[in-house]
Amino acid sequence: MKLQWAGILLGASVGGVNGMAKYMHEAMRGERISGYGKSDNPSWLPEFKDESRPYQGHRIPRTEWTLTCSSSAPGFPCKNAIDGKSTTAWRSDSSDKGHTFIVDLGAWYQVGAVVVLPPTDTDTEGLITQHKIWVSEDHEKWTGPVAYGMWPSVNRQRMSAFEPSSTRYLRITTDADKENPWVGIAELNIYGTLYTIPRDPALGAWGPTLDFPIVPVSGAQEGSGMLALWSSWADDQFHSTPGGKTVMTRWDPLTGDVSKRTVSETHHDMFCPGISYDGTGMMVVTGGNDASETSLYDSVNDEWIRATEMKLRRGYQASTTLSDGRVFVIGGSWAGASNVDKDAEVYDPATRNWTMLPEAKVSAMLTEDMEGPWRADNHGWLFGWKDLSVFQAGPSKQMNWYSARDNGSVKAAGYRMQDEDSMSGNAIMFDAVKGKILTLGGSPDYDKSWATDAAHVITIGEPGTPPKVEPAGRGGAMLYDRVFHTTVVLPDGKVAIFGGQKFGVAFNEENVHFIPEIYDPETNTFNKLQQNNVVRVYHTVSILLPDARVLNAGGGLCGNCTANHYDGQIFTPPYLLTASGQRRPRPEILSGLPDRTLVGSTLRFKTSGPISTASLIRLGTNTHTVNTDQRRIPLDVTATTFFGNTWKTTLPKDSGILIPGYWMLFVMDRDGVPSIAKIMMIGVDNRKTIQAAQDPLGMIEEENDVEAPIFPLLEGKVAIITGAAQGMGKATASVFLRAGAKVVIADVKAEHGAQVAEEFSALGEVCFLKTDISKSEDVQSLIKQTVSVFGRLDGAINNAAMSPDQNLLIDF
Ligand SMILES: [Cu+2]
Repeated sequence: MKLQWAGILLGASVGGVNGMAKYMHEAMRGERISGYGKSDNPSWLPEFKDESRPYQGHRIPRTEWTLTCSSSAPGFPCKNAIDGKSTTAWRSDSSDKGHTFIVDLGAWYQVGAVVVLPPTDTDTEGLITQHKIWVSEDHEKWTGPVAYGMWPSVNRQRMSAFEPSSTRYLRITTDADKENPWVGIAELNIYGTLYTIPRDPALGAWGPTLDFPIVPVSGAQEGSGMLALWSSWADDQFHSTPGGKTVMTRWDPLTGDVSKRTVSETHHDMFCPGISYDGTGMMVVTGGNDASETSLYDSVNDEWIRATEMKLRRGYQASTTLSDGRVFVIGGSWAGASNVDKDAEVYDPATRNWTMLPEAKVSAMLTEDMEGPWRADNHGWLFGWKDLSVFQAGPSKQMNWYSARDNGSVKAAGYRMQDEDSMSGNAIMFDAVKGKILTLGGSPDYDKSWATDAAHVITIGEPGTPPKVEPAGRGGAMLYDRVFHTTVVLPDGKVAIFGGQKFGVAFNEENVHFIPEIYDPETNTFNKLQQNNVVRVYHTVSILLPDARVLNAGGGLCGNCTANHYDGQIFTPPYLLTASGQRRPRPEILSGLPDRTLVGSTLRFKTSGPISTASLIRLGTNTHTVNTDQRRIPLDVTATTFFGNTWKTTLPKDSGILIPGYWMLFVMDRDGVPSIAKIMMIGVDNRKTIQAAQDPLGMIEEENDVEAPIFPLLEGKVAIITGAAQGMGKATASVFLRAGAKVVIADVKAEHGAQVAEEFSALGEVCFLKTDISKSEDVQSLIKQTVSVFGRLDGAINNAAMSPDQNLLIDF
């Protein structure tokens, strides 16, 4: 009881005296909920037999509620939604404007969930699918949506769970829907909590909740800027698969739109797959429930393509992309027989075919799982590295170097100090330039096994050489023992860790962690982040979004069970928030970054203000604690000479560090606030890649036409281009800059010339010199100044429109 009051008082301190009064009020209400006051006694109560119930939620009694609905069909009034009978319902009229349903709870509660039973006497008519939930203390200022998205289009109870906040009014809005011009509610219940979670923006913030029509067990940030998430053949289960299809949802962060589709064109139940972006930007999804299939996803064109089957049938394998853009896959005895060694094979995007690597033996990386071979080769911690190598950092206590050269090979790489087998732990390359990998938690056995808090930093160097292993954090430990947790590297190099449990049991929701933690490599410490209120354990995913927030989603997929989570929550890391919880102003990448570029390129770009650093993070693909795509490359940026806020950075030349595929480039200001990322396809050569991504969040101004990159032929050269204030001269200057040259724009038109130089400053080093090239002293001065500014002169293009009055051009 004491603890509970401490929580309430902490919460109160955030809201000040006024807040305090409210929270005390709620606390008393809370007592009333516990049975001291009157409450309704409905003949129907919500059942949580196929979804997770609101965590420690109390059904708020409905006797003092007042309802307002935007319309009611005759005979179906609002009040039917809370009359305790599932056989009567509120029904709206048919409207193409959408519908609104508002509940006045009559008092303040800490509200954290709403549960809706659709009309039971109709099939799919009247179902609320697209929805938004808003909350308010006073009916004036509405917060939200605290949850939004799409509920499944099947006739059963639906729920939105969100972070508890002080609420008296709750509003559900639905968009107009051609298929369901009217909506209905047979029973509506709202859940409160008897505790508050203190808000501290210095620890980050949770919300909103995204409601999905499926349980998201796998997911990927797309090159298109959207997010793809999927479950299995059904939205709530993977067993008894008929095979051949997968249900998916897609979230568009720009519009907030959540959509659903069934992918059957690749004949593949993509539950428990390996996922990797290949070197052309294609998402390669392998095996799982349909254990030999390969599906390709071109997210930019939203196209699923069937590829050749793998040589071996696999489920729970891991895959990783190699330095040449091919995909290496190993393990996966969960599906397709466990009496066969699931040695490595490699997928080539050029041929869309698989080749076995018979000497890249899986036997080197087996754990000693108590359940035997079908668990022992699951969920490898794989890192594609230099020269077609793969470093396998776990989960087996033995680490290994694999190679995809010739028939493949494997070589032992030592141990993570005293670490045990760490199944369903996490490993993440947070600094690829230095070869640094953080490993976190896991458990010796896949199921019914105690988690560890063990944390290590592994530094890898040349392939085949022994890595350095050091303890991470105080005593080499996280703050909590975790298994089935998920991990995301942030643009600033810190690593955020979400959820998981202390004793790992699939589809069990006990011993869970609500407090995420963050690893800071600078200080080598783990610190707490803001607590949430939704259980995220087995079958959850976390993905870094291009806006530098994180989606933490899913859990369950166990059919009629109480561990299904049809949702995800967005976590805003502390770097985006002020002390009072407002959004900090963030730097913007204005122009200059191409949609496509090559490993080793020099990039020049313009930002809205000063920046201190930049980083690349590869688009993440995550399922079952595995995200081999995610890795971070810190970038050095230098200011270019003449104009403010234009920058230059050079990408690593080694495609074992900068694995080809989709990357997000973030810039950070002096306070460490990250920009929205520019998504770029970074290739190893000019081989065909997927069409360039669009700016995912529409925040980046397309100032320069973005074309295929020009190979830096003129790197280091200095050129004068005359008459470059417009037309052909201007175009020539642009080409020279993009080819790496430093350019002097010479023109008699001072204003135009200066404008062009400013406009092109994002492309490279450029300056304007006013010159009348019909005067020889001007030309001499132009050359002198060029050499004094750039130190050399390699060439000049005389493009100036010389149409002298008296002489024919030939006379010059
Ligand atoms: Cu699973």
